[in-house]
Amino acid sequence: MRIGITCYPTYGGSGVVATELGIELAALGHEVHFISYSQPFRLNGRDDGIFYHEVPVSNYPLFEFPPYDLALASRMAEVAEFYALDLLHVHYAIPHSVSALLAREMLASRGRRLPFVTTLHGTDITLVGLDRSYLPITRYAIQQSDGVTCISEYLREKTIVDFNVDRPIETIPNFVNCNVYTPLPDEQREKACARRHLAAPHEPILIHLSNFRPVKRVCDVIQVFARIVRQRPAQLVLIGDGPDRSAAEWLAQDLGIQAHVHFLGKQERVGELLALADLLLMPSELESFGLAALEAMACKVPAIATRVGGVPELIDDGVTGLLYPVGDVEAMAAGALDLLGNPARMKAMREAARKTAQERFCSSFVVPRYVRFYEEVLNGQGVARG
Ligand code: GMT
Repeated sequence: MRIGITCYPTYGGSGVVATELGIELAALGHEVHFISYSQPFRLNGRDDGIFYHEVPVSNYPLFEFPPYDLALASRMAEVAEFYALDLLHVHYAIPHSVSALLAREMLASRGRRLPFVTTLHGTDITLVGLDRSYLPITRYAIQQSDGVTCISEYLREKTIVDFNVDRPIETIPNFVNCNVYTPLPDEQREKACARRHLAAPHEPILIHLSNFRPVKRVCDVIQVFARIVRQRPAQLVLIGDGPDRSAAEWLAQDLGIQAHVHFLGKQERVGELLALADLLLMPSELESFGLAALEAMACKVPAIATRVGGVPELIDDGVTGLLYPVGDVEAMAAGALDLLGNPARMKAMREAARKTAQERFCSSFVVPRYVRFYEEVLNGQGVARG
């Protein structure tokens, strides 16, 4: 198949899923064309079968807001025509599904078929999509998509209720490549930590990975860690960047724990860093899935997380991680301390986390579900437009 993929190329879960999907599809022999305003950050241009098409957005004095969605629609239609695409797969509904709809109609007017699949990721439904200025058009584009998927049952139900959508939506969960995201043997872990000046031997590492948006509650990460490090030696590694980074840096200073806290910023090979950790901290206000937790679990790193959105579909509380109410930093710290002080329980949870990633969320069987879904869409099945 020749598949066009559009996503937000910046740091964020939907862009990561779209990029990893493109890489996996290309590895299966499909031709993948990314269409976006800049190259997705996990694409390094090395993979065979992957092409990138930049969307140029011209600005004119008349435009207070350059219309990216229109430039994207034009580019989608051009790329589809020049490279004989079979279908488009857009990640994050706003505005990508609207642009895909326009591209489909442009080509249809010339007798060329270009179906599109929309994958809903989270805030496109739970936050931005509920804004009255976007809701009607987002709902329309979802209804008009040739196929719709979402990344958890939670998000599927939310879309049906909040958007009053009455068409089929297939849940295809986020996935992880368990050969790339893989644990490190203990002695290699210690050497790798020493190379990065991260921790003294046997000192546990807690890790956080996000785009540092308010929904991630990064200051709760610092608060939880402060309570841990007052009780025992430990290090905190934070990967990513975004609006709340400086607040978190100030908080670490104010609490006097900055020597134990390492802000690494945006990193390319996050799997290698996750594998150094003992626990992931994910105290989010909301997660429709929680991809960072899955990537950590594949590296045998269980999460201390919040019981929100789709997280309980991924983490079995007490078995593959621990779940708490949003904002309960005391309980999260107590749970982490308890686990760190109980090597047998910790070992069992690490094994269970990896097993879940391998048995339920491995790319080797989740990605073929997307391929089957594309085939159904191309055969005109599962298409129920409102
Ligand atoms: O929250 C983010 O990291 C950004 C956001 C996005 O769309 O880029 O992530 C959403 O999609 C991820 C991939 O499907 C999910 O794992 C995240 O849970 C989801 N974020 C929220 O629902 C807040």
